[in-house]
Amino acid sequence: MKLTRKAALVMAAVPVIVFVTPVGSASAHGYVSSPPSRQAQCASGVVPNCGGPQWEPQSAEGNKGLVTCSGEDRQDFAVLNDDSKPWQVTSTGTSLTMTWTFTARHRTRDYEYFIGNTRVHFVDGGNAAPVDPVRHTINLNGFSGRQKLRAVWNIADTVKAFYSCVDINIGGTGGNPTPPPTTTTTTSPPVGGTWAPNTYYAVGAQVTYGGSSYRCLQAHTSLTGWEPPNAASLWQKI
Ligand SMILES: [Cu+2]
Repeated sequence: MKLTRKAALVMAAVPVIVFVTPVGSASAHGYVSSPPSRQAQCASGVVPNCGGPQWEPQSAEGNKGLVTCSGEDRQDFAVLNDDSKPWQVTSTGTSLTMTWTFTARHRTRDYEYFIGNTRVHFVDGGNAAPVDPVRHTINLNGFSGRQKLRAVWNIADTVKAFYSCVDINIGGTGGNPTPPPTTTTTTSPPVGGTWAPNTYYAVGAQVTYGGSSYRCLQAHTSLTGWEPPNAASLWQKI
């Protein structure tokens, strides 16, 4: 009698395992984690109440060649295409390094980066699985101001791709999109705006604080107490 009840319990547990396993493996892919992409901000809670991407930032999946932030396979990821959400904007110079986080290492055809319909960067994947760290440094020369940088991971083992959008504000160092008139001998105007807490700054970003200009030395999310004059390892006075 005791053995029979045990057997019944074991049998009852089996269907649970069968149903749970496929969901786990289907949710495993990849996304841009730094600078924080839209889905990374959902996952960290910087942008609350995203729904799907909040739990699975790695699952913005869709067919290759889409012009999208969400991938479009899942309705509950459409929030990633909503430009009116309070996405945190990364201030950057004209060189920006993108870091990917993977939960499943699909063999990779390539990575593509777009601003609008212009492909600004391409990295061949060699049909191989990604090996950490996957970082790509993108040259943003010729672009300025607020932009939406769309990253695409084209995998080689299915027809699918994974999409990540990063909201950026390009200004400051390196580039020469519009040379300033040489009427003054002061440095070129800081384009990153006034320093603010809880803002992601990439290397090369420029801000003003207390009447001075600073250039970002290390990518970070700012905090109260880390004002440029108090954080010499993060900010260089220019
Ligand atoms: Cu996957």
